[in-house]
Amino acid sequence: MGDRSEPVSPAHGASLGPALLGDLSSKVRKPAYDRSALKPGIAHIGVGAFHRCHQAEYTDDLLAKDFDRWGLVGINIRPPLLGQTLGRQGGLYTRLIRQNDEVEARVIGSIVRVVDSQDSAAPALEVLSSPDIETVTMTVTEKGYCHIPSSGALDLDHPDIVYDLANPQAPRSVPGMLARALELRMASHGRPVTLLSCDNIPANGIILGNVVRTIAERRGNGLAEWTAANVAFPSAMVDRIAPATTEADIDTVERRFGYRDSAVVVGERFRQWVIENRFAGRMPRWDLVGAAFVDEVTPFEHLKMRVLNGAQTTLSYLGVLGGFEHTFEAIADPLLATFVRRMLMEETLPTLMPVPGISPPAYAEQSLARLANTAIRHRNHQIATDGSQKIVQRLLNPIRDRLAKDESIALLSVPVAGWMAYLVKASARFGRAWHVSDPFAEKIAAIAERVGADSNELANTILAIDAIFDPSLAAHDTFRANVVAALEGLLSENPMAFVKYVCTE
Ligand code: CS2
Repeated sequence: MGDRSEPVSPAHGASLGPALLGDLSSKVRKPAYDRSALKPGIAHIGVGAFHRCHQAEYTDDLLAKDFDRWGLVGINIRPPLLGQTLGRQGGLYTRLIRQNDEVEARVIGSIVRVVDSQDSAAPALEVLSSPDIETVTMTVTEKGYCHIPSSGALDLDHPDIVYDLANPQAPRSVPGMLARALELRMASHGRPVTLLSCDNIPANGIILGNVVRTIAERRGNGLAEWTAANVAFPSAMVDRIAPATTEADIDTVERRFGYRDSAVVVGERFRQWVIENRFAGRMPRWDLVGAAFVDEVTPFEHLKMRVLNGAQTTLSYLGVLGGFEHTFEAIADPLLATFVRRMLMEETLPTLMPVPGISPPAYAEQSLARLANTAIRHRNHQIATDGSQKIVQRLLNPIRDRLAKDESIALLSVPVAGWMAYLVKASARFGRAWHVSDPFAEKIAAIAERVGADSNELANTILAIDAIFDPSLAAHDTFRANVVAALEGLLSENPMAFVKYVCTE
């Protein structure tokens, strides 16, 4: 194969680190700035594959273009202990771009260090309260905000929030940790800071502001007032498909480029970052390297979450039900491809606001083409994870907009029922078809145990979960009828026959 005929790199078999940079093959792009002059200026919470493929790459571009003090300090709050792995590599890692047959490698140098803060918040708090840190970005997943998906308010019954309100100095939740960091900033240097959410939740800056402010108000020590005057919570839309790294990705780097990298990440070529232009203090000039600073993020956010993420979520549930492992395999199926294209074109696109500079149908076609990229092995079960935290912004909000205008929701209701069927089929009563991870998995399994196979009662009992389904939506007759019919079809022996039936209606 082509791989074997490539010249062996001088770095052959060695592990990535600063000492190896000079020996890497010329095919690997390297940081184009003096890393030893890098000073911490940005903290990022949640240093997973997405961050390393997205914000850290934009920052690497920025450092090469207009060197400033914007080194990144990563804060890892969940396993694995990435701080150790990246620490051994001096913060360096490889970002592979994979587009069908193309493989492009680049070593990213913007991360100065990563602290592991899984067991105690102390290392994270030390970074977040440092006067050097002027911008804090985060990718902590939808459920990291501890908000109620249907309303956006802080979930005061969430066990970590209950704990953090009682133990403000040793927080366990992200909102609790941020509130404590702001308190430490207020009590020491008092410097302003921007807290920038990069997660796929609707109006992410508003939700982040809500959850942090709710905790701050309860402190009663002036923190709420200080926060109002010194902290900005801009919203942002972020985009690049970057699935969890696998051993095969690590092997690809070794085979093709001749060195070991335990922290490699893989993404598609496409990337986008639209940030609301509302900052406290200085902000890294990511707008110089392709990000857009705009006054209003909402149209971009709706476009991305309803079209790209909506299609991913749809393909994940229907894909698992149809026996497909990855997104690219689900979309290669003519029936699922037809279904998802029709859903986007007929039902989703009419709900969008005008988006400056973007044609929604062209964006939808481009999104479908991105999902068909055979080199991005995004598991349907990975995307299906935490669906209870995703379906509001991806499916229920466009459904609500359509119902308000009396428009059909026959297609958009199918993936909503798909999410239900996915969790129901994971219950013991339905034979534990697969293992799932969702904060509402247990609750739905309990409903499945109690109700059994009656789709009407199953759907209606799940629709009564008001943390996910706003009661006015759940009470809507058209919505209920569509979800019940779709759940019945998807729980039948042949769920794809139901999808076909909907497609030919
Ligand atoms: C995916 C996203 O796992 C998921 O929920 O839909 O991670 C998606 O790949 C990104 O939002 C793309 O920007």
